[in-house]
Order: sequence, then structure tokens, then C-alpha cells
Amino acid sequence: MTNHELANTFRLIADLLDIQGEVIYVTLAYRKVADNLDALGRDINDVWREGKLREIPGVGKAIADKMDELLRTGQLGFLERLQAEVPATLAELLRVPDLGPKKINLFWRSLGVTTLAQLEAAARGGQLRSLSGMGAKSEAKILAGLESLGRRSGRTPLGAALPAALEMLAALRQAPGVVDAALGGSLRRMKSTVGDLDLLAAAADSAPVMQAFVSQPGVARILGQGGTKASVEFVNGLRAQLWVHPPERFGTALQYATGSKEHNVRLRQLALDRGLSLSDQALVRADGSEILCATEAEVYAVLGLPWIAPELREDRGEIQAALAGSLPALIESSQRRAELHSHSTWSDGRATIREMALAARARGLQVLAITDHSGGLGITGGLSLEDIVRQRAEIEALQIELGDSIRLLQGAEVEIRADGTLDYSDEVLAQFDIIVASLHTSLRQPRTQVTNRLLNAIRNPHVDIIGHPTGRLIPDREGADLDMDAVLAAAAASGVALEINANPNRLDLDDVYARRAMEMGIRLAINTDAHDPGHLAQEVFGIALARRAWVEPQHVINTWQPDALLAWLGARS
Ligand code: DGT
Ligand code: CA
Ligand code: ZN
Repeated sequence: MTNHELANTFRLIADLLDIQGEVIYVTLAYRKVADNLDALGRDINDVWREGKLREIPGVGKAIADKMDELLRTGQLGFLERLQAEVPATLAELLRVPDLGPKKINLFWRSLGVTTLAQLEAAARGGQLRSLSGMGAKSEAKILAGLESLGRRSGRTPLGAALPAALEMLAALRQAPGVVDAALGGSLRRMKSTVGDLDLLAAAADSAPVMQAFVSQPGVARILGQGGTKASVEFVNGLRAQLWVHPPERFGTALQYATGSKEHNVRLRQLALDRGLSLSDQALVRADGSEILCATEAEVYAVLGLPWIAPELREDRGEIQAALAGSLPALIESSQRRAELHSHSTWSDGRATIREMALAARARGLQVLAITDHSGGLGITGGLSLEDIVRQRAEIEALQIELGDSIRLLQGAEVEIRADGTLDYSDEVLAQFDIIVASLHTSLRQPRTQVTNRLLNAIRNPHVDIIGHPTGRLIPDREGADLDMDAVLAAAAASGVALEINANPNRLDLDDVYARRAMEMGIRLAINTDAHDPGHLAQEVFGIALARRAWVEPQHVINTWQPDALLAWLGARS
């Protein structure tokens, strides 16, 4: 058993005990151990062989005995007895958003529901609403939860996948005989979530590279290993595959493995139209002779195209644009001059304004807006009216100290309340240099209600940016049920900027809506929403998303010259 399999076994025990009604501290203990197993960084089998199971945090005698039994026999008597009482399929039901163990127990005991399919049938048949503590509303909520569950999958957020992949890439470059290496797949296209990690290496001899890849630390199992491709699963459940090709064929290999599948299908068709067949190995002429491409640019050039940035390769018109010579001049990180959404210790940030300013300056930013939360959002200790005055004095003093090296703005991230009003009056809003308005609460309101809240904020002339417009969280929370046509139309009319929040757990707007907004002439803002100086580096995710949305620098207010940005802000309210 791998660390992850063992962890999941303990999670299953906790789930089933929860449904059975076991006290919470018992199930919490199992969950804690599961998390510690995933974070262990060592193969649990080694720890077990050394007799050191009890040294893992949270592992007492009872849990150590269970681990021992599982690692020794692959089975667990305790779990088998538990499953005889509580059907294991019930654990699946816990994945439905807003559905807890008590309700699951109720559905099971009173209706015999043990699977997701039976739950859906019971909800559709109106059988849940009559149970105690239920109603038509909570029944509809369960149906909505089932639907969102269907959309979700085992994908990994880019924010977690990219650092892991870059580490592997660095190691790969050191592997024997490797002359070049690259990321491929959805990772290279910078999709917000990835199914698995794709890596490529150029080497004359693939065997030693494959060997190094499958024996890297953290590998739990080898899923496959052939002549040009190997794939592995890590102890944390993440999967990666490596493709190794000789350097003279690296261009076709990289092009193929980058995808997307849809982009490749269209490109292969274009090749066929030109009498060539395109594979991961080469372009092949009708007479069987090969055209080898060491670089991707050569592949595209043979087909009469300019190189196409990986972020565009989704078959959303990029090949037609390349043929017409009208590919966008995509935005780059170096063009971003301003951070316009950040937090400090005045609200829920972890660093002082000074620390944030120095970090922003060190990253080459020319403008930093501190946009701490407004007073009404109780949980984050937003700024009172007196706080605003004292914070202004602090920022002015710091501005004098820092001189021309960076321009500081006093802003606020104003909460759009459940009733659609803003947390500060217009008079107070007018005191700030910049206003970001965001939804954080009551995101599950009905469509009209939640849309109207956002429209109110969009139409308020003091509001400059709508922060993380839909409120989605990756991978766990769907955005609000917004009428996006209405939102985009209102934004176009009012001139407000819509944010691409670069936090990898948000990436909100997404690439599809960001592109629509851009095409409608709506200004975009790419902000990190940094709560810590380290978060400023997350701009890469926002820039990548913007590139996937075909965004050019002029569409993004953060790229403007500081004077132009300040003039725009000044003219808005
Ligand atoms: P993912 O992993 O689900 O986030 O998505 P990708 O795009 O990374 O897809 P993956 O990992 O299944 O395959 C990696 C690349 O390999 C993909 O982007 C393009 C290429 N590829 C895979 N299967 C096919 C195929 O059937 N036809 C073509 N043309 N290319 C394929
Ligand atoms: Ca992939
Ligand atoms: Zn924020």
C-alpha cells in the first residue's frame, strides 16, 4: 500500500464512523493521521520496516496496529466489520456539497439510499423533502450539489501542480544524456487545473532518463514504462508522464505532447492539406521521407504558420488567426507595472504596508494599492472610519520615505453586502484612491438577487474594479450563479474594470469570460490579492490566464503608465 492508499483507507474509516454517528474527536483523529500520511515525504513502508510508525504525528497504539495490519496483509478486520454495518458507498455521498453525515444517515435509514444514483433519484422523486429537517429548498440544494459534483473531477490546481513539475523539470535536466527538457500538456498551456503532469526530455538514449524518472523520490508506483514514454504515480496521488525523444525530433514531440488534443487534430488536418502527415516523431511526406524538427517553431514553419503560444492552443481560433497573421501580441509579466489589490495587517494581511511596499518595489512594480477590507466583513477585521484616517497618514509618511521609487495608493476592498449595498457610504468611498468591490458572502443567493448585487457595485461610480467577480474557489466552490451577460454588459457601460484574480485558488474571471470581456472592450485588472509579500509572485497565474484569454497588454490597466492609470482612476469618481 502507498501512503496515499493508506491515508484514503483512514479517511474511509472516518467517513463511515461519521455516518454511523461516532463522536467527532475519534473521526478527527483518523483524518489527521490521513493528512499526516499524505504530507510525510517518506514511503510509509520504509517507516513501517524500521518500526517507527508511532513516530508519525497523531499515531497512537490503536492506529499503529491498524497500519501494521494493513501494510502486512493489505486488509483490516476493523474496516470489514464496519463495512458490514455501514455500506461503504455511503462515504461517496459526503462529497456532495452541503450534505453532512447526519443527513446521509437519515436518508439511508429512512429511504435505504446508499449510492449517489439513489440519492439523485430520491431527490428528483421529491422523497427527501418530507423527511424531518428537510424541505423543498434543501432538496433542491442537494440536486444542485449533485450537479456540481458531476462537473468536478480528480484534477489538480495549477498552483499545486506547477511548482512540483518545475522541481521535476530541474531534476530531469540533470539526468544522464539530457540535452533539453520541457513541460508539456495542460501544464504548459497553463490550464487552471491539470489532470496529470507531462514532461519531455531530449536525449539520444532514452533508457537512463526513464530510469532516473521512475526512481525519483516520492514515486509510489510505475504505471507504465515503454520505449519513449514512462508514467508514474506519486505517494500523494499525483501522476506524471515523461516522453523522451532524440534531440533532432524534440520539436515534433514537444508540439504533440503540449496539445491540446483539439489543437493537434486541427494542425494534423492542416498538414494533410499540405500533403504531410504529422506525428510526435516527424512530418512525413507522401513519398515516406521525413522532415525532422528539433524545435516547435520549425514544425509550425513547415506548415506555413508562425509559432503559436501554448496558452492559445485550445482550438479557439488560434490556427485560423495564425494563418491570417493576426495572432494577438499576448501580455507578458514584465509589462505589468501595478498591483492594485493587496492586503496588510490593517485587515487580514500578514505583513505591514511597509513590508508589502518594499516587496512590490523589489519585484519592479511601480504602483501598489493597499486595499484592505471594509469594516462590515466582521471576520477579517475591516477598517473603521477612524482606521481609514490613520492608515492614510501611515501611507503618506511611507510615500515620503520611499520617494519616487514606488507609488502607493490607499484603496479599499469594499464588501458588497447581501442586500446589494456597499459597506461604505459614497462619501467614504470618495476618500480612497482606488476601490475594489467584491462579493464574499451569500454567494448562493438566487441568480437575480446575486446578479443585482454585482450590478449595483458595477454602476457605483466610486468603484474602479470588481474583485474576483464570480467568487469561485478551485477546486471546491462553484462561482455565484451570475447572469454573466448582464454583468458584462453593465461593466462595458459603466467602464469599471473586471479583475482577473491571480490567486491560483481563484483564477476568477476565468479564461472564457476574460476573453469575452476583453472583446467587449471591458478593461481588465490582473491582481494577486496578496495577503503576504510572497503572494506577489502569483501574478504568473493571472498573466497565464490572461494569455489563455488572448489578452494584450493594453487591455489591462495594470500595464498602463502610472500617470495614465492615476488619470483614469481620478476621472472615474
Ligand atoms: P489533462 O492532463 O487532462 O489536464 O490534459 P492534457 O492536455 O495534458 O492531456 P493529456 O495529459 O491526456 O495528454 C497530453 C498531451 O498529449 C495532449 O495535450 C495532447 C497529446 N495527446 C494525447 N492524446 C492525444 C490524442 O489522442 N491525439 C492527439 N493529437 N494528441 C493527443
Ligand atoms: Ca496532462
Ligand atoms: Zn482581497
